[in-house]
Amino acid sequence: MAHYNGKESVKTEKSRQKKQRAKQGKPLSLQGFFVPKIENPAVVVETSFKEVKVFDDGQMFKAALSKNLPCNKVLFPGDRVKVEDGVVTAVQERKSTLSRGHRDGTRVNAVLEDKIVATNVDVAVIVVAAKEPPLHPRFIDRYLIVLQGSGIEPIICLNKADLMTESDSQILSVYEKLGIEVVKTSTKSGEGIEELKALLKGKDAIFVGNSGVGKSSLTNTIANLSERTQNVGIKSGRGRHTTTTSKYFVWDKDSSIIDTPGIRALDVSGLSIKDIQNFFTEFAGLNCKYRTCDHVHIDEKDCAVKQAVSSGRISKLRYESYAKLVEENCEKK
Ligand SMILES: Nc1nc2c(ncn2[C@@H]2O[C@H](COP(=O)(O)OP(=O)(O)O)[C@@H](O)[C@H]2O)c(=O)[nH]1
Ligand SMILES: [Mg+2]
Ligand SMILES: [Zn+2]
Repeated sequence: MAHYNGKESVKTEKSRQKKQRAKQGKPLSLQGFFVPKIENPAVVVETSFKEVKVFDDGQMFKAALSKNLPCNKVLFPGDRVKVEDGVVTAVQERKSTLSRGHRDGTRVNAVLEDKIVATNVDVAVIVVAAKEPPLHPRFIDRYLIVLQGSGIEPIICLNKADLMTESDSQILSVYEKLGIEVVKTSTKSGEGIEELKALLKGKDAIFVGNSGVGKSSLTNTIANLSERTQNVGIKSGRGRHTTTTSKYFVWDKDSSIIDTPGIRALDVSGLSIKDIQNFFTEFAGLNCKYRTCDHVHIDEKDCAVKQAVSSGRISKLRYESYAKLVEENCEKK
C-alpha cells in the first residue's frame, strides 16, 4: 500500500505543471527558460545541434546552449534570447510562431514544433508574381490557412506588377474583398515599394512564397534603400537535410525581414469540411438545397455555390482551390 511521503505530491504537482505547459504549446525542456521580456535580446539567426548563431548589437556571434537547452528543437530563427558569457540562458516568450502546418487543436505540440520555420514575426508577406511563376490562388490559400490563428498578419504582395494581366487583378480582388491587405510591387519599376515599406515599418516580417516570385529582389530593394542595412545569412531550423538558407535583415529601426528560400511542403492536412468552408467566407450566406452540402459532390441545380461559380459571382479559381482542399482532406478512407 502506498503511503503519503510528501515526495509523491511534489511529483504529481510537477506532472500537472508539465501537462499544463504542454497544453500551452511550450516545449517541456524549456521550463524555466522562457521569460516574458529580455532587455536588449540577441536574435537567433541559425541553429545547429550544439550552438546557435545570434545577431546582437549589429554583429553575429556564436553562442553555446545551456546544457538543459536542446537547441535545434527548441530554438528557431527569430527567437529572442539572453546570452551570458557566450551561453544562451533564457528565451523570450514568443509573440508568434510560423509553422509549416496549421493548428487544428488536435495535434501533438511536438508535431507543430517540428514544423516551425521562424518565430516572433508580426507579418507574413505572401509573395506571388504576375506572369512567372503563374499566380494561383491555391498557393495563397494554403499560406492563409497556415497563418490562421497564429497571430501573424498576412499581406499579399503581387510582385512583377510590371507584367500584370487582367486575370491577375481579378484574383487579387477576391482577396481584397476578403479584407486582406494586397500590395502590388515591381522591383523593376519601383512601383509599390514605398507602400510595402510603409506596411512593414516597425514590424518583424517574413517573406514567404514560391521560388522565383521575387522575394529576394524585394528584400534587397527594401534593404538597399536604407542606410542601416544589416544582412545575415541564416539557415532555417528545418533539420540537417536542408541546405537552403534564409536571410535576416534589419532594414530600419525595429524593422526586420526574414527572406526565406520558399517553404517546400506546407502541411494543410487534417482539416474538416467545416474548417475549409469557414475559410472560404465568400460561400457564406449561400443556401444550397441540402444543409450539409459539400459543394463538390452534388448537381449544380442543388448547389448554390456551384451556381455562383457558373455565374461568376464566386471566383472559379478560388472554388477550384476549395475543391482541391476538400479532395485532399475529406475523401481519405
Ligand atoms: N519583371 C520583373 N521581374 C522581377 C521582378 N522582381 C524580381 N524579378 C525577377 O524574378 C526572378 C526571381 O527573383 P528572386 O528575387 O530571385 O525570387 P525569389 O526566388 O522569390 O527570391 C529574377 O530573375 C528577378 O530578376 C519584378 O518586379 N519584375
Ligand atoms: Mg530568393
Ligand atoms: Zn453546395
